[in-house]
Amino acid sequence: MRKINIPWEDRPEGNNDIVWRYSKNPVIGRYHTSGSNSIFNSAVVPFEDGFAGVFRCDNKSIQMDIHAGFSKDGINWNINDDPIEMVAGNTDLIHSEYKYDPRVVFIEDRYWITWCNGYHGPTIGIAYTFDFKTFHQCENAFLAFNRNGVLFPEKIDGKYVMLSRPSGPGHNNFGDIFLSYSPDMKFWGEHRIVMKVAHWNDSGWQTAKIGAGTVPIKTDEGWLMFYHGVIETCNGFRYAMGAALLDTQSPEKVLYRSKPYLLSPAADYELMGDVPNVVFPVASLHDDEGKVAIYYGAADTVTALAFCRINEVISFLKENSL
Ligand code: BMA
Repeated sequence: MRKINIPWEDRPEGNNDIVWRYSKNPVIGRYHTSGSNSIFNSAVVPFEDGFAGVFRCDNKSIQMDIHAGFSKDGINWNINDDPIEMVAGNTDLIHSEYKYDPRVVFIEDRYWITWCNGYHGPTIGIAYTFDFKTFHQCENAFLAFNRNGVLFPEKIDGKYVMLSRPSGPGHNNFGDIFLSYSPDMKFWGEHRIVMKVAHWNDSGWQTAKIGAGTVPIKTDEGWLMFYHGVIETCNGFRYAMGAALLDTQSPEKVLYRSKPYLLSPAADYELMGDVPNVVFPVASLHDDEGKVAIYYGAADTVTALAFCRINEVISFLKENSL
């Protein structure tokens, strides 16, 4: 594996958090591209001698679309002003009313992008690219309504595996994480429940809905995945982040899952913005020393970074599992 210099900052002195914020957050501001109103819930991967990403940029008409971007260090980004124009992949080009909340993962020989695709309601769109210039759009994975489609970085038992969250058309106050298998990235089935919302007396921050966040990281003990959990308060939803460890061979089996959250809106840029009180993890980079940089959307307005170490997260999960 190529040595990857991920963005990193040590845990500040006196801070005991398992996940800590980057001191120079946010890394991408709302007006970073010429037409944007907000840039958040965006995904990055190692690419060539740096990084590439797919960014959710809502424009000033508040149309949601995804844009490609490139960076040498994972912190300073050049994001294309124009949205990605798809070409046909494994099917005729499917019309898409909007695109948001992308994820990116390298599997075998190419980068796969999943996103929430507007096709008579939100569902999961899929595309692949080799160079982040030409993107080939494939069949939608599911029927509407579905969100938060996240692929595993390798096949399991010869099949692609995707986490997702079946839901309804609007701003739903329900939703659990499922997974599905595909032999070919076109036909999806063998749908299994992975985890459900928590009960009020156990873990309030994840009682309304939960959704897969980052591409699972393969560790010696299982797949480590950061996810979002939502509480419905008298003032609306609040989105926080937790983590789960899933079984290596049967990832529908949850080994551990965080009872306390790992990151919840507390910094100004998470508390204030177009949608206050949102921390929404979408991507992570990790290196061979077990350091992790998590990219998350803050208040549906900007993109921020947080850091942690794989071994510390796993120990925390073992001691604080739901
Ligand atoms: C979800 C999606 C996310 C957004 C979140 C909080 O339903 O729309 O893109 O970050 O709500 O508003």
